[in-house]
Amino acid sequence: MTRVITYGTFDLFHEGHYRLLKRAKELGDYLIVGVTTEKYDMERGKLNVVDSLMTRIENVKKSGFADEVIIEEAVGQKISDVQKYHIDIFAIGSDWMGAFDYISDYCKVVYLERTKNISSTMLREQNRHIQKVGIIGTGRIANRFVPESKQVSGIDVQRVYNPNRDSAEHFAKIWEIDFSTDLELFLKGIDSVYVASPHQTHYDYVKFALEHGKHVLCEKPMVLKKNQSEELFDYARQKNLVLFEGIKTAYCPGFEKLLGIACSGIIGNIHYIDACFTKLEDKNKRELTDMACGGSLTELGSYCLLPIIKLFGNKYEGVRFESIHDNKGLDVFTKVSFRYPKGIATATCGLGVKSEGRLLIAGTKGYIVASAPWWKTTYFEVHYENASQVDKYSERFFGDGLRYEIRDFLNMINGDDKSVFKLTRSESIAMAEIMEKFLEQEKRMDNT
Ligand code: C2G
Repeated sequence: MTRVITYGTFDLFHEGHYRLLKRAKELGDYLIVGVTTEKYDMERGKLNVVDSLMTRIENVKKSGFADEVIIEEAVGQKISDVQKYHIDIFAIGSDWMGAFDYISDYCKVVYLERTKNISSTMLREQNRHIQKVGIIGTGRIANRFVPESKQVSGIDVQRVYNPNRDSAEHFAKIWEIDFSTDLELFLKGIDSVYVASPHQTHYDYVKFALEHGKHVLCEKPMVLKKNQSEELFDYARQKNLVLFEGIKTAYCPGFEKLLGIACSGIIGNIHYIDACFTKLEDKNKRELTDMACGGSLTELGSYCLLPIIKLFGNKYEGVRFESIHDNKGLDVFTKVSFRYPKGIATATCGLGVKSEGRLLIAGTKGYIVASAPWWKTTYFEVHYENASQVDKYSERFFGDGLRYEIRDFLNMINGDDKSVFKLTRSESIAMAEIMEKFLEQEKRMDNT
């Protein structure tokens, strides 16, 4: 008798799960299915699991393929289960390709091809909808988006668009999704779009997607002009669609905690904010070759402007930019200085000059400091006049962190607007306006 084991969350039970269980069962005579507990999912960074453990177990049972259901509640449990249940084959979906090769010391490991384009047909009775997402762009960030999206229950990336067929096809193959080089066709059957193309293409893509009734999550900086930002947000609101600017820091739990502490009064009245993010970049990369939209501020500015705009608002009295340029004229280091009625702030970004990445928020009673990578906040300290008193705060941050903005985007679409305050329309518009002012000073406006 061949004994097979597989594991999963099996939330919002769909065709992908059904087909996986069916094929796993066909591999042998006896199938054991491990269903994850809420606690284990939280520990491994899976967000938004909707169904209770009981419901998920019931759905696995209802499929009719499981001879036995067990609970998966801890990291490292798989190897002991394989031994305990005398397993011959460990089966799992191909989105985990390679991840469980270590089990092959104990039994055969089989990766079953994942099911493309899942829908909500199996969920009718639960009245739930799986968001079908399409990605515009095939670059580094788009490549991070797909695995991160798999950690958020209720969303399925189904298609990618790139006008360049080779790039689109290559990306689609890696992630086992469809591709299209025709924008209209790409949007067919898709509920929402993630825009991860070069900056200067954002406006047109976002507009096109909204015009076709799709919700949009757009990578930062969404646009580099105030009026474009206003127009897109107004249009989305008018059409009752969700439009999110994807500055991942804004949705990161640690950053939320940091803002909460800053606003709590613990450090008194805030009078100074200093945010710095530098990342040495290859001279041949888009960031340092795109003469219209490249450079340090457009690339990294959204992160550094975020805490300033969030804590001090958009009513600054003055803003000043100072840059160091490369021989082509792109800014490799830029410092933005703000003057507010009751405070001053600086945002410093560099692609060609390295500095200490740090976020400092200074008040009348103390200061908050978070070291690099503070834009993926996991740890920060609060210091006071009494140097021996230091409050330490930490928060978990999983993977590349895109999963948090994906979760909030999804929740907004599903009518839970709790996350709207994390990055408001007016904050996004204020950042676009600052970028515009900078590009005006740089005399690059004609090109954007
Ligand atoms: N699956 C699939 N096709 C899909 C979606 C999921 O074949 N479109 C497969 C997954 O690859 C996995 C199983 O269905 O083998 C369960 O998927 P999830 O519920 O998303 O669980 P997962 O997070 O993959 O947990 O310990 C847990 C396991 O490591 C897997």
